[in-house]
Amino acid sequence: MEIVFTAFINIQTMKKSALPDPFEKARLEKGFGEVEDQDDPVVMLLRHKDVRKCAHNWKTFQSGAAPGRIVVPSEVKIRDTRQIPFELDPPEHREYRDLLEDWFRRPLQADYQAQLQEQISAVIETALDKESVEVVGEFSLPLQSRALTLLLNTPYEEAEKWIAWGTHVFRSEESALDADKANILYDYIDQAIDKAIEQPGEDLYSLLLASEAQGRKLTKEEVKGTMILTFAGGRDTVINAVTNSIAYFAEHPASLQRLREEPEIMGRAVEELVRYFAPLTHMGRVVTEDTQVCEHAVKADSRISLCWASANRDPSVFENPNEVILDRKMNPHVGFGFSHHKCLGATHARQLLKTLLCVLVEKVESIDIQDCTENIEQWGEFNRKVGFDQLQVKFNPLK
Ligand code: EMZ
Repeated sequence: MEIVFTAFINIQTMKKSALPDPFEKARLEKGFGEVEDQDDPVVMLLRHKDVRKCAHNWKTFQSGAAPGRIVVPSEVKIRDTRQIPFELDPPEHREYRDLLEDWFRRPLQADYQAQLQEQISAVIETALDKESVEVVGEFSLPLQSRALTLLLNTPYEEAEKWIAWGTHVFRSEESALDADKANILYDYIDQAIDKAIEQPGEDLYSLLLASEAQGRKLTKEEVKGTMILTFAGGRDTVINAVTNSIAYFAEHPASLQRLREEPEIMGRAVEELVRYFAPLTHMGRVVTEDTQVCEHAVKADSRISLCWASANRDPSVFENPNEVILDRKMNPHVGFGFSHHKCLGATHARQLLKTLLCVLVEKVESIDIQDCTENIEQWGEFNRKVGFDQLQVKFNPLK
């Protein structure tokens, strides 16, 4: 009776913006979960310590397997192009990553930040003029795509094409793995590469085409693999982070007010939101030798995954892990991954979120949620809410 009552209270008090932690019991009891994925099962690691340890051990848990295999759900059936640098292991990995690191640090530059600020202000101004905004499609997707033009250093107008592709480049409403949709991206990138060969510019394509690795120029296929990752990796993840932020501040107006009064905690707030949202639930690795994880045997050529979402709620590392504590001091979250493969786009994503918070604080008094549909991923026994399929809100201006 008591249990039923508690569950009832939880449903009553559960906020729409909350992302519950479905991994708690399994993380505590055994440390892993098992997921079926297209006849290629995955052992999900759930504890912060194990996730970090295995992320670091690239020899036993490799990324450079068949293209698409470390992604869960596996994309082996819909692509042959290796995404670079994320589907490579050291030492090659380092060489390709080195080519990109300075470029991906540009979001720290003042002019980049000024342009981001201008873009995000415009998206918020448009939203403020409406009685109702569907945040995923009308707010987060355009915001993400326009910001990506800065990261690639391509014309602002290109974003309109990318917006038309929707939130995920490999998934559609009809299918979790949509080959036709993937082809739209591949064709687009092939054409963009050919254009950059004919007319080199100041964009990421041209930089890559002029770069060398392994003692030779990058091949077109390698440039393509790098661009696919840039388009795919920071798309639904950024869209979820932005949408979840709007939902969170809608239901926590005092937090928005606090950021207005204490702008110095903005950086910490971004880290905490990324910890709490964990926009990418997990990422796989392929096991290279028979071994054990959490005292559980795993065979060579099987898959494990590093569950960032679960690690970020591990109570042995984070006090009150299910609460958003905007100025959390110690925050070794793995929302951007960990070790060699930690997110290359993280500087851009952090700057985007920070700018979003700054503009919200400056222009928005409050946000009302009118309607929403949750986006829930199913991983074996775990149902993980990652964000929303749709979130209808009204933005109210700060007077
Ligand atoms: C891959 C992945 C990268 C994958 C960091 O994540 O993101 C997924 O959304 C894509 O489907 O191909 O790019």
